Amino acid sequence: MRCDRIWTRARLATLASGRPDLGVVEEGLVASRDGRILYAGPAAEAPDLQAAEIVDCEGRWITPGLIDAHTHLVHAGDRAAEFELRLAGASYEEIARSGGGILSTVRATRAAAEAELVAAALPRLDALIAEGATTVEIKSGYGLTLVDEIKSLRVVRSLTGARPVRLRATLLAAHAAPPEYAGDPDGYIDLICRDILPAAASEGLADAVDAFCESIAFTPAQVERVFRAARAHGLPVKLHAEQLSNQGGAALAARYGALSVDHLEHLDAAGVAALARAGCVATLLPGAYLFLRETKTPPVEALRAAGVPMALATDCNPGTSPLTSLLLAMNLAATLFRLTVTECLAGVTREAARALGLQDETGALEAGKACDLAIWDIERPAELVYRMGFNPLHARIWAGQ
Ligand code: DI6
Ligand code: FE
Repeated sequence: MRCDRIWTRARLATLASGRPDLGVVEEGLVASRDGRILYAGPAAEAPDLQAAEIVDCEGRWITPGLIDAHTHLVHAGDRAAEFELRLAGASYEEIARSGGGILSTVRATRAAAEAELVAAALPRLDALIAEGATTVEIKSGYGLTLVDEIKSLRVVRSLTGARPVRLRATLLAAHAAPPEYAGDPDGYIDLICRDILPAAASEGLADAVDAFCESIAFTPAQVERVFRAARAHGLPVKLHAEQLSNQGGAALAARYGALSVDHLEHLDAAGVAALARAGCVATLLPGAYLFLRETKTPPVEALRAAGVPMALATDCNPGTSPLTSLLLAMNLAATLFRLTVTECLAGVTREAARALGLQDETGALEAGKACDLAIWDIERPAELVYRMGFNPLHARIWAGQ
């Protein structure tokens, strides 16, 4: 069989679907053709392969390329000054209610031209790529006008051309009510449903629609209006739910067949059951939990017992999770949320792919999927979770290159 490249003498963590473990292959081989995996498995069982190029991995480990399924990495400015206020005792909610918080990033993002936003986002995207990320989801949500939300989504499409990485753009116009609609959040929801969402859909700029369901953001009834508009335009939905309080957002999202429901610190038993019934992914964001110094952890044991797939992401954003490391996200999920090594690795590969509706495309070393690989200088997979702030990436392959 003709192929483009073979990676030999590798140890594989295939994360193959339907397996409870990492899918380890000690003497493994990966072959690619036309950017896809032709074979991944034991070298001894491989078909007869004629490769244009052979790469000797010298016993290194290969995992699927990492996937960050939840970021807000397109934005201008930073919130370091607000961080100092928080260190001095102010709460995130207090800062948000006094016009800082999300709205300060909105002012900076509106003032930035598209090219400036691309330039600001690239170092954050590059940090993820440097740790083996091959797929990244990016949300809008710091524009909050028709023009500025569309601008932010265009930035995501520009970033796609700028780096060898698969990007997914999510419209998060329902992130906060902008100052023009202070006291009239329903008026802003009207604008989203009537203008912003249809424009994003018709220009093909959004792959999904998200919203922030929270006491400081939007009610379940307001979120549901956004979900109905998304459905009318054929776009899948996701939701920031039960981050700071329990609003019943997870159950609402499950009713709309959401790809994922994210945060979930305050998720209750009914919410867990709703996610399980709907087959919805629970995306955990330990960076935000740590940075906000939260004390209530998401109900990981209940999610595990109910068989809800768990993804892990950075939530890279300037206010609550200025994190650009999936390796550190894994360490935090293990140490703070008690995820196992297998759950952590599945959370940034197979389950993260599912949280983006990309489970047939990437996230596992399986024939037919995109040849997205991370090759690591490690002795065992647990090292990827165990270290804090150390990057053992040897090479990253995206779509076979
Ligand atoms: N939840 C969060 O943690 C971020 N957005 C959201 O919906 C916060 C965004 C910010 O503070 O800029
Ligand atoms: Fe977020």
